[in-house]
Amino acid sequence: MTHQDLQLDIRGDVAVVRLTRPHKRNALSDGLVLAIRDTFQSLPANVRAAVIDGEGDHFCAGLDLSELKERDAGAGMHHSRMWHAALEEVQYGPVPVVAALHGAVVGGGLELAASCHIRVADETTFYALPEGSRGIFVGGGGAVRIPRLIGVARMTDMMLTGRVYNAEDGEKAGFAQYLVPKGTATEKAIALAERIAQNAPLTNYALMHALPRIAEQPSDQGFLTEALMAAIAQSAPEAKERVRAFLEGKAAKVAKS
Ligand code: 1HE
Repeated sequence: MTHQDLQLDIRGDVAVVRLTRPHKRNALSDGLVLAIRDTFQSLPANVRAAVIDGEGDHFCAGLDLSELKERDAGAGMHHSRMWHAALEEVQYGPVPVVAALHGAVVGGGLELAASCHIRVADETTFYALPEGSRGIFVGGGGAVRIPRLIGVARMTDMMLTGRVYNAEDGEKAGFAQYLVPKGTATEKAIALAERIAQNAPLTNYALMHALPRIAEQPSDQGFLTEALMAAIAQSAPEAKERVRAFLEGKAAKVAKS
């Protein structure tokens, strides 16, 4: 499974997935969306965390508008569902994914970034949802995922008014968890992914698969799901070893950064 506009680089237990279509600002053609799906679906078994970034001056300019042909309602729905299926592989795939952002993170590019588990943005990053001014709507899961990052009110404002957030305001609004100097987002994302790769796999699984669902559940159900997940995670031999190592003074303490 290879695609001319996507590069997969395995560095130890971290996979670096790169959009390599800089001449089109990494706009997501249907083929590229499917390549993202296939890549996350079939990451090598030794991979424990992933990074996604984009070549050139921009992370991603969103949907490839040159492919936005006349579609009837049914075809439009299936196209959107195809994006959903691909980005589900990112969010609920085998490993946590860190997005390394710079330049334009717009439209479907923001939807892709929102499907990742952590976002690192360099200071050139800007966020927008130009769908509002192109006469369309989000279709890549943005209506579900973006309000969870920034709230319904901010997303509504972006789409109604064409508001663009710069890197600093974007970090404050909740798009990104890390704001780093120009040109260093990928390096920081890889460092975070290497750290994530050292976690017990069940902890990473719980954070990817249980936490977002618990957050959606009514509290009485959420508490029960949390208890079940906690019991499963702590019963793993690896968890017991890690706790023993701490109690014997052999594991790192929590330290201020
Ligand atoms: C594209 C695309 C694209 C660039 N589809 N071809 N997304 C948008 O509405 C954003 C549209 N793009 C832009 O606003 C700008 O291109 C950027 C701010 C991202 C970058 O500006 P710049 O000056 O660096 O590049 P450029 O000159 O605008 O573009 C370079 C080339 O990339 C040019 O093609 P060329 O053949 O004339 O060289 C552009 O046409 C091409 N290009 N962006 C196709 N998006 C699941 S639903 C999701 C819905 C959406 O994502 S809607 C939002 C779409």
